[in-house]
Amino acid sequence: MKSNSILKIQKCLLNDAYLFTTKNNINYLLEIGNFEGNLLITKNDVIFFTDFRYFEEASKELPIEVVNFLGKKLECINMHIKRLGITKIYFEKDLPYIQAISNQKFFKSKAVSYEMGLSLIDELRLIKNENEIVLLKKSADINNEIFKRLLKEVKLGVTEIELKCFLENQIRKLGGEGSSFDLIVLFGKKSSMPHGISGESKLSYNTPILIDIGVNYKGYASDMTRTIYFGKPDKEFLDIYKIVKDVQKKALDLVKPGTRIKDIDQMVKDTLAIKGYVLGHSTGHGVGLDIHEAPFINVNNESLLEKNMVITIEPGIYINNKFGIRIEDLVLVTNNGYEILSNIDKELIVV
Ligand SMILES: [Mn+2]
Repeated sequence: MKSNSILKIQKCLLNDAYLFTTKNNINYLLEIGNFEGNLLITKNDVIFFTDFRYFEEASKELPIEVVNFLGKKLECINMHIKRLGITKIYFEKDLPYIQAISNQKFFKSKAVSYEMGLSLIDELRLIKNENEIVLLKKSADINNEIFKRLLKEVKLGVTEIELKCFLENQIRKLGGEGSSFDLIVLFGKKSSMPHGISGESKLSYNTPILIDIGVNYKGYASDMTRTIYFGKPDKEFLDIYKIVKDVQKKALDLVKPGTRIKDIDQMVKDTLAIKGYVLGHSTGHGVGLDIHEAPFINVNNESLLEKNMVITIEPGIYINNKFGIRIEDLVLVTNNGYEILSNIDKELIVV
């Protein structure tokens, strides 16, 4: 049985074809295994081009034609394109432009045109199916658990790197394949850099800690940020924490099918602006096989939220040379609202 997504793509094709080259899109469409190669989909044919590393397993597991390109990938694909009489090839929309052009040069066949593709694959991946939701929830469960375990490691003198290593180790112990991005653990002033790099600085009393973590579980990502405090927070920190927490809740309240996505980001930016803060990044993003994927929760996104999208809501306030506070949840859009997958308290955690 071919996957539903492949069937949906085939419905949109005539004499043209889709050539997929990115790993996550290919494995999304194949639904089983974790292969590398190129996937050609036409109205009636599906061919997976791969090399000897994957050929045997792919031939056994996949209900489609599998071709070993024997070190001559482009020649091999080109031959099949000619054989099938394909006149137009779509690439993935996000395939780097230069790669598309170099492919084009190689094929040199005047009978075939090449275009930056339909956004069909992105549209399919926007809405998660049942199986994907199970995997995303499991990824988030592991993420929640490593966060709880981390709290016991937050002690005077520990370094950012040591906490980051602890998290990475726990992901493996809990069955994850690794982190879904370069994990962020930042102390004090460094937390004002939204994506700062963890270093050797030692934890001292009265320090905020920004922790942005995510797990990769069977290819699916999770994402969560909490800002906690080691010691006794002062009034300024508590006041700003409350502003972030309140705007994050206000944004969550907008999450339901039918909400215009840009309205969420606009509301967050307007609310923070009234308090005198500028949010330099967008409010959130979709999460699935990729840690950052559509829908992007920004002021330019005119589309509407739909049931079974999985997104983050992550406003923050960053004060140079003092501290940064970000609170990020991973949420599933449900029938009439949302379900939070990152189940860690958002009241300030003081260690
Ligand atoms: Mn995020």
